[in-house]
Amino acid sequence: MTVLEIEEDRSARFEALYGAHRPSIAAYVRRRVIEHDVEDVIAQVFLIAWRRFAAIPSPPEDRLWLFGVARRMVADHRRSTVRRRRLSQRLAEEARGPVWPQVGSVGPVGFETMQWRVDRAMQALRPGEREVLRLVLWDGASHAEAAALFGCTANAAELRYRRARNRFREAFLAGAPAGRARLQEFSSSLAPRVSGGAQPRGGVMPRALITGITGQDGRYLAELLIGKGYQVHGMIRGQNNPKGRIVQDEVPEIELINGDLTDLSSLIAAVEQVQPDEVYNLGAISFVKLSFSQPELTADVSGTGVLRLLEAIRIVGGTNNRIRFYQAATSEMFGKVREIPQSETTPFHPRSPYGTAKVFGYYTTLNYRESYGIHASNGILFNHTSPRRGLEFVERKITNAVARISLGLQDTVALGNLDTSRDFGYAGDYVEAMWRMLQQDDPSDFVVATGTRWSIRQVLDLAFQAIGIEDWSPYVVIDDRFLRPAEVDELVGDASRAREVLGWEPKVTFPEILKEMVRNDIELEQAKAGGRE
Ligand code: G4F
Repeated sequence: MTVLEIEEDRSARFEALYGAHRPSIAAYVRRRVIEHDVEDVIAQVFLIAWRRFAAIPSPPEDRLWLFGVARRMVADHRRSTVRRRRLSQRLAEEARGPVWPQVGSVGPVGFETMQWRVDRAMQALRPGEREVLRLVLWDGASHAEAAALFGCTANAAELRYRRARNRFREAFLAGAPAGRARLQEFSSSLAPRVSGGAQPRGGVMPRALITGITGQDGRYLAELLIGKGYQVHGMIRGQNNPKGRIVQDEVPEIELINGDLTDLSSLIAAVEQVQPDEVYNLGAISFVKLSFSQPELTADVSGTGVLRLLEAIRIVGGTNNRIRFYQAATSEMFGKVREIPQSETTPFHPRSPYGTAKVFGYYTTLNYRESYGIHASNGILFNHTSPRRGLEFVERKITNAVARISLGLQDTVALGNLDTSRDFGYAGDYVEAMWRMLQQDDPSDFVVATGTRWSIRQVLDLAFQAIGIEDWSPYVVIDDRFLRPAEVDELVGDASRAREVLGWEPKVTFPEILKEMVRNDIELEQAKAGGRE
């Protein structure tokens, strides 16, 4: 074989590897990495693979090895806050000219502003442009390496990189504050929201303790706080809890600690050990239907559990208690609604053991605030979802069924009441509201919602439309087993107060997130069906 033939052979084999395994690597990465970094991590995996092909005369096309690299890259991504910041700085420098001052002179808020601009500008680019920028600028790939990955000449890759860089520069500068003065103005507009919250204490980063760390919200919140430089401790129940391993695999920075909301002494020990600045109580039996068959357990975990955790905070925090507390309250407390939309002043009328337990938790939080001066806030969150949502909840049950139907793995989906409606938002947006509540000088209670309402029939419309089906009636059967003894007919929230006081806005709409969930479920089911995971 000539050198050229060897090179061609390597390229062909690399292409085959790329073609065969990209979908399953992408599915693997997508489940573990925040959305706008997914392509970045996938690109890194294949860049490493390509380098291996270039370095070893006959590299094995080894799927397991590729997954090993993906696992390393995902873990690396999780640990890479500092690196991300440095790289963002580099990108900003590429684009800014004299606009941005040095990181050190701006401090964390100014830096956040810059990072936010970089992220926004990156999002304005096409996926291919993002990929080439990340490869060349962030990962240090040469133009020849980028060319090999894109299947073009080195000159073409360089041209592609230059165009992407110019487009990034335009996007970056388009909405940028004009100069240092505007930057400072913008930074100080953020400052009130940041001041009074958990700040580095004498160089020590703030510490958060999260109950319910293995749930959808716990995982999003942990990622958010880690990104903000917190040390995050997640409380889990029982020895060798397999969910704990999954969470740590996903977010290695989380430190797990044992504790149980039904056991006061374990909570005191956990709070004592972590010495948190902020405690987020997301732990609960959160499936409303289940609460009807396990009412006592629900009351114990989701109701009395709040009291126990607040007691632990009161006991450990002492007289000048600096621990801030967030309680995951819920729109289920409005139950048989007295007005539409529901706000912080709407009276409660819960319709399930879950709802009554949460009302107890709500008032207990209020009581500890008023009696002991603890900074304790209730977030009255309306339904919120994501690809991480549990399969028992209706919208995820539907997206998963739609995915399976589209792949021929299932014929129909059995549901209960299709006439109820909910205000659905994106979980990633909602955890931001939780954090903002604890950064306020004064504790308070906030409704967090989008103000839009979707019936279960409309959820079916949207999900089936995502796979090109307009009439879903042949695929849906009604099954009485999914009906509830008492129903909450319609929920829609008025989050004006959160908008005004917290400066919080939902960023992702329900149709957008639902479409993403269908796509994600299709990949998951494909991977499962192919036995590739
Ligand atoms: O998805 P769901 O079970 O959520 P639900 O009851 O609204 O509770 C969720 O949101 C609350 C916030 O408002 C949280 F506090 C709570 O922890 C949880 O996250 O049911 C939504 C609606 C209900 O009206 C239900 O009857 O969908 C209806 N539905 C119809 N068929 C179904 C089904 N729900 C489920 N889970 N499964 C069905 O087959």
